[in-house]
Amino acid sequence: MKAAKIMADLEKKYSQEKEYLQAVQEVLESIEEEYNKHPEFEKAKIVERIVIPERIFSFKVVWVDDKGEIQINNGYRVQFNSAIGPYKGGLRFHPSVNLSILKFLGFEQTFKNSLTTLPMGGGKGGSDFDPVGKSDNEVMRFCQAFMLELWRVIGKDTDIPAGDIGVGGREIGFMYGMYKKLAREYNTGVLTGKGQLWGGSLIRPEATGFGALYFTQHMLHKAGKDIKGLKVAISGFGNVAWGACTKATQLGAKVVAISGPDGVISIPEGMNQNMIDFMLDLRATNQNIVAPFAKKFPSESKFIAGKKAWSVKCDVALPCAYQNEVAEADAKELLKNGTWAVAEVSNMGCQPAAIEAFQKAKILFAPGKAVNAGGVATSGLEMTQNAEHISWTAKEVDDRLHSIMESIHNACVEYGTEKNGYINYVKGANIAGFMKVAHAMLDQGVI
Ligand code: 2IT
Repeated sequence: MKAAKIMADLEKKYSQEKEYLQAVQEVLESIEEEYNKHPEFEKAKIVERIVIPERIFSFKVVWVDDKGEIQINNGYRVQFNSAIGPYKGGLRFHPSVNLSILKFLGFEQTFKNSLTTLPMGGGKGGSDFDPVGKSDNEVMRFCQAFMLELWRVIGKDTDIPAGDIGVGGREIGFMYGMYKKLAREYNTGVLTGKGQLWGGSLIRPEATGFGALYFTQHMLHKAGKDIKGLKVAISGFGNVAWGACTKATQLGAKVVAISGPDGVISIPEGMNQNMIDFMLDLRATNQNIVAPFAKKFPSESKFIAGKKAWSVKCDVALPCAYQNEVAEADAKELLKNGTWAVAEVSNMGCQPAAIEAFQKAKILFAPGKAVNAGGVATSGLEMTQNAEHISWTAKEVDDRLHSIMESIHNACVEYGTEKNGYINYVKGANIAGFMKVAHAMLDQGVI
């Protein structure tokens, strides 16, 4: 396999799909050497096949807003790879959503799910619907209209969506209600991230953030360090950032920054529980701004308009917002301020030049598909509980999540340790995730 040749072909065909090409490029670069030790992969054209989604559904979503006006959105589901299990992955509602973004997310999801140790293939979907500023009733009508199309292509053993940016417990509730009405069966296994009264798993809302901190802890321990007392900067204030702030604080770290599209909140003494709770209120305002945080906690925090979390001095940086949120200039600012560990929690949160800067400086860096895999892993645990018609205690779920994150960390170390001892977590995660899917595809023949 020649990564450059495959990329050139994809670039010709999908020149508009920047995020998709970026995600594929990163994986191909990391696996090329290992892949070429397997002539059987080459013969079966595994890499040429793995980069293309198995199936894509694209549909129109029409709904009526509170003013009585008709609204039209695009809806999608990308069923990327089913070699190791049914398609599994979230739904994103955000105005930027298009096929490039969903193909990148579905591709990443395939390897992430493989890393979790659970039998889940990769998928992703969503819509360019913007939930910001919409009423509950508008969100409900949109979710119902979206499910009217989606329900035919999902199922507990075929494709199991969940949340992502813009899709949380409220949206999953509305979508599940509509699914149940259309399918006429109480099939809880068809969506994950459900409410705890009707089939949801304990710890699922916290799982992405908690898992990210468990991974970070293992990464720091491997380097002979501990998170206690460290300063942590976190971007975002959604569900993932909230879980990360909660666990970082529980582990004794100081969360000194959170941020939103409007700017950053600097919290010199670190977050306390009241502040963490207030993140949920902020999110519930549906305005996508963090400025009110500083009004609520004026003596302990400061709002700096237009700045990112990376302008606040920290030991550990945890991007928890959006793809490509860390640019090369941000990476340089972090390095200049003495940051020595970066765990990407958002999917593809760092631009390639930023990753290169971190690796060149030999600081600890781990990629999203390893760090944030606790979310989908706990979705997998929710599926197991649904299939068994039981629910586990929070401790049981949390213990399993912890051991899954440990095994993902171990896989990264096994496949990513370079001759000079530096652990290249990007390479480790990509090779470990890829190998399992590639072998499964080989076993299942040319399909
Ligand atoms: O990016 C992700 O892994 C998610 N949005 C969670 C997907 C899931 O199925 O729980």
